[in-house]
Amino acid sequence: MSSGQDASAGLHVYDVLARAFAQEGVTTCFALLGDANMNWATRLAEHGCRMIYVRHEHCAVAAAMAFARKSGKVGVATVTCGPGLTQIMTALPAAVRARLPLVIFAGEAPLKSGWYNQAINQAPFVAATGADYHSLHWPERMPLAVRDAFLQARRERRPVVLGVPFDLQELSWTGGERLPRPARTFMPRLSPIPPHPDGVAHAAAIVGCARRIVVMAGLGAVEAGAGPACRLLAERCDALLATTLPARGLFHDDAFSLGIAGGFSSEMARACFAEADLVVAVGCSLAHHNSDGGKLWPNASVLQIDIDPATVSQGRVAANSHLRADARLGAEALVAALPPRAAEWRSTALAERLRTTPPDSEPFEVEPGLHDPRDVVAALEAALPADWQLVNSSGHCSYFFAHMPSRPYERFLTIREFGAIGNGISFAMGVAAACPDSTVVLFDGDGSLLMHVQELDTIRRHGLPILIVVMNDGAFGSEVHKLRAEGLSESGAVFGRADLAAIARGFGLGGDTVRDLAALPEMVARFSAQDGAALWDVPVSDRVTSPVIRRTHPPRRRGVS
Ligand SMILES: Cc1ncc(C[n+]2csc(CCOP(=O)(O)OP(=O)(O)O)c2C)c(N)n1
Ligand SMILES: [Mg+2]
Repeated sequence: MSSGQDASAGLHVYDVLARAFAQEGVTTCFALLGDANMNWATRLAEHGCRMIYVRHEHCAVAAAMAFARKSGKVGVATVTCGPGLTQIMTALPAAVRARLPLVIFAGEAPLKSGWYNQAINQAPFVAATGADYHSLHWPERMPLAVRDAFLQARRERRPVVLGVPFDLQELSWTGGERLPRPARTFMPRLSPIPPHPDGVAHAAAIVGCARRIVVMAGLGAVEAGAGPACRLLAERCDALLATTLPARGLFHDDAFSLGIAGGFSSEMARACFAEADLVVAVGCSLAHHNSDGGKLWPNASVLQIDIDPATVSQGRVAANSHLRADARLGAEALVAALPPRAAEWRSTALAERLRTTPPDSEPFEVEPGLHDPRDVVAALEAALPADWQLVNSSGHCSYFFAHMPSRPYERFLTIREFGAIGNGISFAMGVAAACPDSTVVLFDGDGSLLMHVQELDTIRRHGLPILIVVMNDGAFGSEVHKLRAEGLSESGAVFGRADLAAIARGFGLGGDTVRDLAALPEMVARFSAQDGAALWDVPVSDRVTSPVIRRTHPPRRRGVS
């Protein structure tokens, strides 16, 4: 190239689009290729971005969700136009509900042809999910539009989908050499919002009048680093601690932690919440499930500390008073404003009961050769190393897996705001990509696993160190338990126990059936000593019904109205 020649000469628009993504600091992209994204994706890989090539587009976006939650970065995925885009209609709303920032590079059908078989009006699909969609049809502005997508995803904490017609991507680039400055240089530098003194005084007066207080933290508290301030606040006002399900584990080692607040609450947590007269909700959006639809704390009012407080949340009055502030600064200011009080609720006896009472003590008869899910979780809790990253999935079994008392927030992922099954493998892949030095353990149900079992191949191809533990009840357990309670036939939800270990081996992973829980420590040692991924199929009884189902679907006697 002669000196003075434009370095961008000979480039295609897709080359520059790939550069624009690379300079946004994208280091991992979950991808499934087609005509409308493969040139771009191949160039992005050449910029040093790690590409994880999945086998279903849904899984690309779902993996990007877990990657975003775990890394704190914008998750990036790519799908082709038309059928590639329509495959991600379950992952997008899940990301919207979980407020996860994603940028998805989707192609679009070519503009130049009068007809194209994969053409579909993509924008309404994406709009229906709550994500935003931008059609990029002016090549010279595309790098700016990429930068703006990253800014928007971060600021609005939701997915932004970019549709770029692939004939435009193939055009020669004529926009010059310089790319816009990346989004991170435009991000406003935001200081945490301190509370107003009036708000603190009002909140302190409310706390001062309460006798039985629970300090409950959500993801807002996690993000603000408010965990220690919440612990101090609880100590100061003789309160117990709890978290929302997504923030589970934030107080795992606190003697006065009730664990999860919500439908998944333990027996002890329910009993204590029933006594509470005030819940101080720190950095919580007060979702419906968090209060078990209002049933968890029937006698308590709610004081919400949040940068965006609300009275009504998800269709119910969720908070009665508010302190607008950053979660940490709000909790700290409240501690400073409260006089110390004597510990009454926080007794040694209560701490002992919290430590020793099982989450659910209902007895069940279990068939020979099958495990009680609660025993499985207890055995895993004891056998799995403390530094492994754990990922929970969905379905009936997820209640049991959620109760692993020693596992802190930083090493336990829960994303389930949209309530979809089938995400476990993708979430585990996203965590494995975000935490490359960690072993990842996925807890899943057989139905959820089999919904996207093709990703076992992705795990093997990319050498992701994932151990999948499946509670195999041979069924869509949630449906079985509900149909049974209703007195209806469960045959539409009972499929029998597939040999999941053999399936995993067929994909080139390790595969074992766990007949004896006492063998788990030795199995963990063997898994640790080798490279690669494995699946453990744990046959469990479908007779053990979680307290969630027992409460929401008490057995009905047939013929009795
Ligand atoms: C995408 C999607 N399809 C269907 C459902 C309904 N559903 C909820 S739980 C569940 C069963 C999941 O089965 P499995 O993963 O084996 O877990 P189990 O309930 O048996 O423990 C189903 C089908 C859903 N939540 N999401
Ligand atoms: Mg099942």
